Amino acid sequence: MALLLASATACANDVPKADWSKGLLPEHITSQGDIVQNLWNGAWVAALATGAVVIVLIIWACLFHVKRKAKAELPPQVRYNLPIEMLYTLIPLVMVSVFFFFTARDSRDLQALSGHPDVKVKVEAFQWSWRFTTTLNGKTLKPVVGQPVSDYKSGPQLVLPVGKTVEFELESPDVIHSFWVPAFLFKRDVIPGLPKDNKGRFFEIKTLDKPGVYAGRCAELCGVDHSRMLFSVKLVKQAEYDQYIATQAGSAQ
Ligand SMILES: [Cu+2]
Repeated sequence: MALLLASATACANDVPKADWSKGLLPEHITSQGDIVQNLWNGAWVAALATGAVVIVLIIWACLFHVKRKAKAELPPQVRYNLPIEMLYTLIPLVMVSVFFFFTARDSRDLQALSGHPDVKVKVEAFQWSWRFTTTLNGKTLKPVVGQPVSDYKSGPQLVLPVGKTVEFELESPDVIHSFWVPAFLFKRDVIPGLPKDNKGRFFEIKTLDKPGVYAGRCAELCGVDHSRMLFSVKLVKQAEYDQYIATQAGSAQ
């Protein structure tokens, strides 16, 4: 059993640490992650507040509105009570509207494209790995191509600079995949056959100053080696990025 547990943990080596201070989300590395983290926190506060009110009302009803044994007749009925029925309708409507407002506002912001990113990355998801093609300053680097692996660190690696905007374009030649870097707090399905100008192909991030190597994976069951469709994103300082670009320049197209 211990051995089984040990091997299970070994397989899950790319699962980010649960951070209670962030409501169990992993530490994020994009400014868009701030938006997701705030929406997550707000949703929990609203849900817990609603839960608290409901529990108090249930306890109050249990304590003070039990049927007295001596009295056999029905308690006062409140059917067709207009003010109470208005309340039943309006309070949930207001609650859902508040949730809807923040969700719609944030998903609009998360999908916003500046149109002039510092770096463009074409992500091709295929059965069962990834091909990353980076373009910056009008120059396209040699693609990084991977193959199925059991450790994300040995999968294909996408190198990105800190403090820059990066636009991703997603493409799949076969089935639906999903591009997921948990540290982005964001994932997007990679759907084959989307028209070139479809907004569903694109999303943009602004990287934070958090150098490191972060796990990525496919989040849509796409076939036998789906679980080995692992990759990594390496965030580096600008100087190191320039160096990386220089070593790639010889092989630039
Ligand atoms: Cu996949």
